[in-house]
Amino acid sequence: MTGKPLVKGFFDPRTWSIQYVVADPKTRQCAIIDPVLDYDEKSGATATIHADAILAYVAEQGYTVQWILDTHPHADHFSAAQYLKDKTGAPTAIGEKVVEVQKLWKGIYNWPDFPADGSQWDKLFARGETFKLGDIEGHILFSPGHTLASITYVIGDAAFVHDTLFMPDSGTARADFPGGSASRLWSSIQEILALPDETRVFTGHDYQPGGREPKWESTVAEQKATNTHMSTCKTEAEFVKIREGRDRTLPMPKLILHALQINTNAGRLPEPEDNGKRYLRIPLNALEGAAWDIR
Ligand SMILES: N[C@@H](CCC(=O)N[C@@H](CS)C(=O)NCC(=O)O)C(=O)O
Ligand SMILES: [Fe+2]
Repeated sequence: MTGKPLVKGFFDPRTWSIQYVVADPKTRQCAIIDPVLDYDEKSGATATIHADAILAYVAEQGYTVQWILDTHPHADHFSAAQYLKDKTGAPTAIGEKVVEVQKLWKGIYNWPDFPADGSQWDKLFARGETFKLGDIEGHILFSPGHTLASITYVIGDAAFVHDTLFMPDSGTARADFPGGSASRLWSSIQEILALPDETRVFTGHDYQPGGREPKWESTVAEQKATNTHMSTCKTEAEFVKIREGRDRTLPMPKLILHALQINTNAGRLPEPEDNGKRYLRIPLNALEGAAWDIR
C-alpha cells in the first residue's frame, strides 16, 4: 500500500451516489471513479451538471485525467464515462466480468446484435491486476455479489469499494439484482476487510440513515468494529439470511431498466432514430419477483 492519494468525493443527492476524483499529489494525475450522468425520468432529460462540476474541479486543481473508472454497471443512474472520455480523451475501464453482465442484459433487452465482449471500454481489469495512478500503485480486487462484475480499486491506501460495504451505520449493499449473490458479496467483503486496518474505505452510495448528513469515508478497522451487518454476523450463513431477508423487501431501483441499457454500453446513450431522437427500451415483467413500492 504505497502512496496516499488525494481523494475528493462528490455526492449526488438525486441518486445518493458518490463520485470520486482520486489524485497523485506528486504527478497531479487523477482518476475519476463512478461519475454520474444526470437524468430526470419525469421529463426524459439528461444533463451533465455533475460531470461538469468534476471537470471544473479537475481543472482548478491542475490535474490531468489518466483514467475514467467504473466499479460496476450501475443499476440506479447513468454513467458519465463516455461524456468524460469525449471531454478529456482519457481511457475508460471496468471489471472484465462485465461481459457476463452484458450477456445477461442483452437477453433481457432482446438485443441479438449487441456485442457482449467488453469492447465498449478501453480497458477491462482482471482480479489482482495492477495499474498506476501517476506514481501510486493500484490493484484490483474482484468483488462480485452486488453485481457479477463488481471490482474494488485499491489505490495506495484508499479502497473504492462501491456497493459492497456502505458506511458502518448502513451496513452493506443489496445482492438481489440479476446475477447478484449474497454469499458472493460476503466473500468479497471478507477480502476487503482483510486489507490493512488503516486502509481508507470509500463507498459508492450513502442513503443517509435517519436523515443524517451524507458521509462516504471510513476505514477497514471501523468497518470491522462497527458495520451493522458485518460486525453482527459471525458466519456467511447469518449474513446471507439477513441480506436476503432485507432484499426481499426492497423495490427495484427506479432506474434499473433505464440504466442498464446505457451502462452495459459504457455510458453511451442509445443512437438517435431517424427523427434525431434517442429512445430507451423498457421490457415489461422482466424482473420476476421484484417487490412493489406499496403506497
Ligand atoms: N431507492 C433507490 C434504491 C437504489 C438501490 O437499490 N441501491 C443499491 C445500490 S445500486 C443498494 O444497494 N441499495 C441498498 C438499500 O437500498 O438498502 C433507487 O430507486 O434508486
Ligand atoms: Fe450499485
